[in-house]
Amino acid sequence: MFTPRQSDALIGALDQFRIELPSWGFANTGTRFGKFLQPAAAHTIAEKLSDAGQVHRCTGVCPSVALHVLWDLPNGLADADAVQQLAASYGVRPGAINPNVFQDQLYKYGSLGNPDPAVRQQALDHLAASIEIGKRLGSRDVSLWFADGSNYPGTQNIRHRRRWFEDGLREAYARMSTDQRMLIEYKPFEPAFYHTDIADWGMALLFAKGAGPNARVLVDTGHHYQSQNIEQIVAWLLDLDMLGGFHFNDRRYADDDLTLGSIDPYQVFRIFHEILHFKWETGRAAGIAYMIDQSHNLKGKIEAMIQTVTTALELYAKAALVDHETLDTYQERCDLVNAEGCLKDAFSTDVRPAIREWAVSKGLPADAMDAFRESGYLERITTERSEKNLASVSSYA
Ligand code: RM4
Ligand code: MN
Ligand code: MN
Repeated sequence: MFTPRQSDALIGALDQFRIELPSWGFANTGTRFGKFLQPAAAHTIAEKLSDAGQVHRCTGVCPSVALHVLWDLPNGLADADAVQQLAASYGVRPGAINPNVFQDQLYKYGSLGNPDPAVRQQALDHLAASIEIGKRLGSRDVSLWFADGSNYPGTQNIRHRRRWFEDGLREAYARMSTDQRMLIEYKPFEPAFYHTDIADWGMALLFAKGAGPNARVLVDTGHHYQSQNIEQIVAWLLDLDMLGGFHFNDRRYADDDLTLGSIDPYQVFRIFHEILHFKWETGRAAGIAYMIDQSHNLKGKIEAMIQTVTTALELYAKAALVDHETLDTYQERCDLVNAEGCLKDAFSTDVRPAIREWAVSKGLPADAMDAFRESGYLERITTERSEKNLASVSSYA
């Protein structure tokens, strides 16, 4: 069914594709109105890593797990060796380190953007501690998201906050080793609803440029306004060599953190297409960290994660089918219908049989979801964890 070019492109893409799982995707989470507890949800870092290990065992493309420092390493550096060992015992390794400068009471008015220098210093200390954890764990990326901003016009000095951020990020950067990268995430609103200190990719880009040569922008697909052209942002960042990675999820309205591709799979395809087209043209684009940032409140957590990974793999494989040479010719000639057709043809191709074949050739299950369901893992953890889970009450107010 596939031409030799298509088969090579497909296999090459599948062999390379890796996507990182978020530790927080296995824990009980909710909306700001409350949590719906799942009997099989993970509480401890051991449980989270164990669940991630299952996803990797079934899919073969998720060898690393992003960690959130306060949630996963509450004692900081002192927990690092134990986490390293646990991860290895479950067949995964620690991935991006996510500092947490948003949940403690002192951050009520911000962290690096807080008018109080003592709070800014505490935030910086936490970033420095997170960077040390990254060094100890051998994780390349320190991934920064800030909840900083304000809720009402006139209540904060936006220019001063910008400068405090610039200084803080530069100081944090100075603590990193040359093997580490700083990824800077942006978000237009929530939890702050009037202004966010790093509201868009342009602000993140300027902060990354100001921080140092190993700082890059992180694109969380949910952190955009309705109908924003995310693949254009991706193309610009690629061209500027400033794209560090992704937090993948899907959205209908805001930062919904829905399953990747559940609302708009063509959007994800177009993002992958920009990356693969760039790679074909330049031979570059290594080092982009694909990470999932989703926590399913209603779907079974491990199944939803497998569904996400499977979708990502399919959309990446479809994007790999685009005939770049032909596309370039059409683009040069401004042959609009045929150029668009190159994308549509690839997107419409059913790559699932080819992925099954590839998986089997790698000694992986042909169908990740079936393999998980047949493993008995979910039944086992449900029995083990349900009592603890259903006892933990949680409410919005
Ligand atoms: C934010 C952002 C961060 C994530 C937190 C939990 O909206 O996406 O990356 O760590 O949520
Ligand atoms: Mn994110
Ligand atoms: Mn988010």
